[in-house]
Amino acid sequence: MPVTDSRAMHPVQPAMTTTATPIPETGSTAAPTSADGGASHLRNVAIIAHVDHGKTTLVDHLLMQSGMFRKGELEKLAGGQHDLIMDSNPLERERGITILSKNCAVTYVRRQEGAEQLEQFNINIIDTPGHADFGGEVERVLRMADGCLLLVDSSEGAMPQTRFVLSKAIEARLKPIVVVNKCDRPDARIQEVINEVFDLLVELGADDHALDFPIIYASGRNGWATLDQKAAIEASGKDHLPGNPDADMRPIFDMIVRHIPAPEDDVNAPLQMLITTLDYNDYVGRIGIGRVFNGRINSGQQVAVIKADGTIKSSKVGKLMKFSGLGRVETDSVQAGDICALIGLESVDIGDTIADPNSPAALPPVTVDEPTLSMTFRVNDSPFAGQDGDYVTSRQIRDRLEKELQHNVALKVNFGVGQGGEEFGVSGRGLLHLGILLETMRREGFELAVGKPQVIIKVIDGVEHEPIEWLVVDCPNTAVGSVMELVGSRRGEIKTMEPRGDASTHLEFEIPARGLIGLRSRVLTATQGEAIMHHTFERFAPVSGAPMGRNQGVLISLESGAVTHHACELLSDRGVLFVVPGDKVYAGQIVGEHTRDNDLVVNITRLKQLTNMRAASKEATVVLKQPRLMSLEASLEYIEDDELVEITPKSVRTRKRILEESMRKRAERSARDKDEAKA
Ligand SMILES: Nc1nc2c(ncn2[C@@H]2O[C@H](COP(=O)(O)OP(=O)(O)OP(=O)(O)O)[C@@H](O)[C@H]2O)c(=O)[nH]1
Ligand SMILES: [Mg+2]
Repeated sequence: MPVTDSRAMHPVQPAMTTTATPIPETGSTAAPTSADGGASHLRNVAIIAHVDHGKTTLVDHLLMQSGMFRKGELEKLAGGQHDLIMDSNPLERERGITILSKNCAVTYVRRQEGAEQLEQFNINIIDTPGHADFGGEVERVLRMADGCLLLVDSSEGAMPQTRFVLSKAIEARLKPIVVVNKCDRPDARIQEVINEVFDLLVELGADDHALDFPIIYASGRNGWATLDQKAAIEASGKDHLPGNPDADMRPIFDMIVRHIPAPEDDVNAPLQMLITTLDYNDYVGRIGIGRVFNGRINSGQQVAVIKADGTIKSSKVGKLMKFSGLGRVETDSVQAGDICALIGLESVDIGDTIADPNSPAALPPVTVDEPTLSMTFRVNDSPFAGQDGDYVTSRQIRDRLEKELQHNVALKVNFGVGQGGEEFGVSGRGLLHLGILLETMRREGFELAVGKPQVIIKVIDGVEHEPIEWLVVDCPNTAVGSVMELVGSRRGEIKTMEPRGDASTHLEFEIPARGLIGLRSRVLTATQGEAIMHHTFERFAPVSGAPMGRNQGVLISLESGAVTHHACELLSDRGVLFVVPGDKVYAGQIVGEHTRDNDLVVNITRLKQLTNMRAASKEATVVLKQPRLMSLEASLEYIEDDELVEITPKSVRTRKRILEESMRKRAERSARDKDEAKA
């Protein structure tokens, strides 16, 4: 997404001013009516969609075309896999996904037909993450908005997260503006996608008002939007809108101004503000972000903080910030309808109401999702412990987790598991949520060991229930059989199967969340990486069936040392290796996957017998089988109960909990004896 679009940049304005004139009407000289600070010229809009349907790219282009930035200013801020501005955190950039929802604010100037004056609007835009693990965040931030843009990929159509976010928007009584995005895709199927969205709304029980949704066709990446369906259909496979190469995103701004209601909150009522997001800063501590629903707040003012349990604390607002452009600007006061950040409150949590100390009344609470997945974090006690990391003690891990709890709301930590407080039970919303925490910690210099992720079982009326997920797989027609078999072996039930284009098939399943752990990598292997797989929580159902585990055993290193080329060659028909020659391994480390279902201890550090023959040249020519190099998340999905993932700043290794073979055997035997005694 190179930012070379000169028309987007034209008004050269100082950064982050509120007097910028975005996409000015050509030939206009009249000054815009200044936004009076009144709510009638304010819009609060959230951008929601399934993962990767182009939310952040679209918001980036709205920012670029807003004219609030000097030419070139935004290019410097863009980066990462998708070259985006709004995905500003390093992990977001590396992975090309949004992890945290973010606010920005733009100004838009228009002239109504026949009107003398230009009108200026302040638009708060909330970009949300699309991945299912962060669905709870979307639900919360929707509380800040008065309307939403629902983006749908012109080819993928309605996907699991489309359904989830749309259902939340309907619950929040927000009428969606549907943006059929990525209309430039050669495989766009615009009319079908609109029908899918309509069906989805009907299914979700939307009222007539919502069913009558306005539609915009756009290519966020190419920076255009139009109301003309025919033109959008013709744009398929092209990098501009046919017949209108200068098209920009103005139709989206117009639609926001026209269809999203201005906040109708009461400025004169007693203060009520809802905290929906937390930010944290080492200097000022917690920062509460949310929306003022009634009344006003002045900086330095005394307020009542109403907690979720109803207790009320008195506190003083330090600084008040409003959003402007990509940043925040300090302000003296905010009022009903505004989205703002409060600094300096003594204690503030998600869901707190900031209220008038003279008549404190709580707003309806926000939901914070229950964790669905849990793992144990513990000190790294492998023979290589302490070689890479700066922070290795359980005290340091504990402090770090405590800090994380300050703002990572969906995270829960049980500090009291394991002997001597050496283990922590960490629960989160899914593998990505916890994986990101681990990745962040490892980059900060932490070393730790992590156990197998466990789906959290919920007891409802005395019966154990497990989460059931809705799984969607799009795969090449040739791979349908193997995908069905894999999903079936994990108790997935097929619900829908339909063709998508000539070469691919769209499959929908219901599957226990347990069955999903480790499924992704297998489906990708079975389809040569061509499958697209998504899932979201569907419902709880009574636990049934035996535990689901890995079908294959592992190859375990016998000794510590360096992996040799010779040993890899000898082991090549035993399975797939996770290591390459030269890697340092220790006894008890998992070095590969066995072709059979039992574990096998192997000598991966074996040296070649020296002979008088010159064999070096031969060795160099033997090409080893491709190893499977496992990422952090792949390793977490891979391990079983008796195994751990060792995470250090430089490496991710999988290992047996008990490293020594004889001890492992003894533990297995006593476990077996116990099972038999029970039976
Ligand atoms: N063809 C095409 N691709 C697009 C368009 N907009 C975005 N993309 C691509 O789609 C991918 C995802 O874009 P993002 O903007 O990160 O999507 P997102 O919805 O913010 O994703 P999450 O925040 O992770 O849910 C990137 O590779 C983009 O380059 C578009 O208009 N057309
Ligand atoms: Mg995004």
